[in-house]
Amino acid sequence: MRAAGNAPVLPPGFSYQPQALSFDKSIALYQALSQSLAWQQNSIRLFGKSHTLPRLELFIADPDVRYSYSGKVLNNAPWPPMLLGIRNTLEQRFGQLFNAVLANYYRDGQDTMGWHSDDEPELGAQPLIVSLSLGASRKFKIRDKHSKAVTDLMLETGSLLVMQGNSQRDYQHALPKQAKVHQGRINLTFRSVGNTSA
Ligand SMILES: O=C(O)CCC(=O)C(=O)O
Repeated sequence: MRAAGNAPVLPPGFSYQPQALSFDKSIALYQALSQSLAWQQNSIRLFGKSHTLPRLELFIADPDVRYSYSGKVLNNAPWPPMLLGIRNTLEQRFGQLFNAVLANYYRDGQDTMGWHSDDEPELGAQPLIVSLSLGASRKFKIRDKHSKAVTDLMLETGSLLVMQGNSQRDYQHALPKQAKVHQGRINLTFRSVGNTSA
């Protein structure tokens, strides 16, 4: 089903806001981040075997944040000054402090993110996660955990995808391979991570 403006009707807890950043600003930010961040090629262990992740990553967070992802505690990179204004704007807009960003860099359409939910205990039961897309448009998939129904959405540069409520409890999401995409995309997911280390 499609709503006006050609965006699909999204499941409860998901909302899409195009052009939160103008095209020019979003592409300039994509270029600056792709060149200046110390991107990491991480791997995960699955059934005793190490797998290189098909994307680059960087976990940017306040120094007191501890966050594990796929069973590994992530090292916190400091906030790049160019993200502080956006962080502040999003905090005002959503009425929540964001102490971390998981940044993903998909170098082209071969880089992907598999099906998962952002349901780590550190995020709380009903996390508000705000995801800013920069660079190439990529298809994003949302799958109902029970009915298995899938909704497809195109994430365009400068857009925000907001996930809240039971979006992580009831749904998984993924960014599939798109062989025809030859440009890069960066995704910044602003998160509030509870400090569970104390
Ligand atoms: O690149 C995207 O839009 C997906 C990112 C994502 O699923 C995540 O960071 O949990």
